[in-house]
Amino acid sequence: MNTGLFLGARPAQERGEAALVGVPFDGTASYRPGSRFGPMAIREGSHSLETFGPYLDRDLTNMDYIDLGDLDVAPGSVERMIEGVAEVVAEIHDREMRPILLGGEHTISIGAVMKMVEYYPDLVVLQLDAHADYRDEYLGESISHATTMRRVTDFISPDRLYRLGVRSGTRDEFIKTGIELPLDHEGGVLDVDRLLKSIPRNAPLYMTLDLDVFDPSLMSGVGNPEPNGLTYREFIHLVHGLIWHKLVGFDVVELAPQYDPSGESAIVAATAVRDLMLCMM
Ligand SMILES: [Mn+2]
Repeated sequence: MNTGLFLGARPAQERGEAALVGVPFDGTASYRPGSRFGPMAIREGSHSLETFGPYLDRDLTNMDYIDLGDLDVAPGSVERMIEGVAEVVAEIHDREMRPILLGGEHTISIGAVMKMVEYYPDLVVLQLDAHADYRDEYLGESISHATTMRRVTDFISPDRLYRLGVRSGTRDEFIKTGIELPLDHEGGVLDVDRLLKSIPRNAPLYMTLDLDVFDPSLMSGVGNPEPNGLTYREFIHLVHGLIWHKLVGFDVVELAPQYDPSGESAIVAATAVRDLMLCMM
């Protein structure tokens, strides 16, 4: 039955272990806007999936989760949107659930991490992203999709921020993030095993999945595609390892479905949401 909610989700008023919420905001997009349509497309894409995830041998039917629908966001104000995200994350936490945010542009992560770190002072953040997003300001704005991870480090120490798949940024961003140059894709930014070993297992982990981390051949429906990205096989390898970590929440951002008329990007995004949810069980 297609309820308009994410695959298998119960309605907002019920209870669960996790709660999905859409944040249809793309107000700071510099190149191609459209991620405001992301949450709707991810939900729609989810209805073509099975609840069973064969890679993890787990089934969403064994998990109770709700879908709160979309946050009301004013298109003009990134600050108000961030406040709104922080409020809904607080509401989800107060109801003893874990938040799953569907973007929307990457700036939604700022509100989530800002609030999550209040509940989990030893929070670590894992960023999957093609872009460093580590500028201090962009086009005169300190809050932008291009500064998101820098703003995240206003709330957590930079050494608690982990990255996978970053392959685009200014030289200054690469220096500040400590990613070794020149990039070595054999053993460098895509070294999933090395990454998993470096993240402390007992620390609460929040993941932000910018879908442009995937290769554009798999994920063309994003605002800023970047070649040489993750395969789904590499992503699953990561998710397998994350079972041993404490995933306390995640967001999936930057799907701009109109750039992929085939609809594949939305289905891949929904699959990634499902597989991360299975990882939370
Ligand atoms: Mn990105």
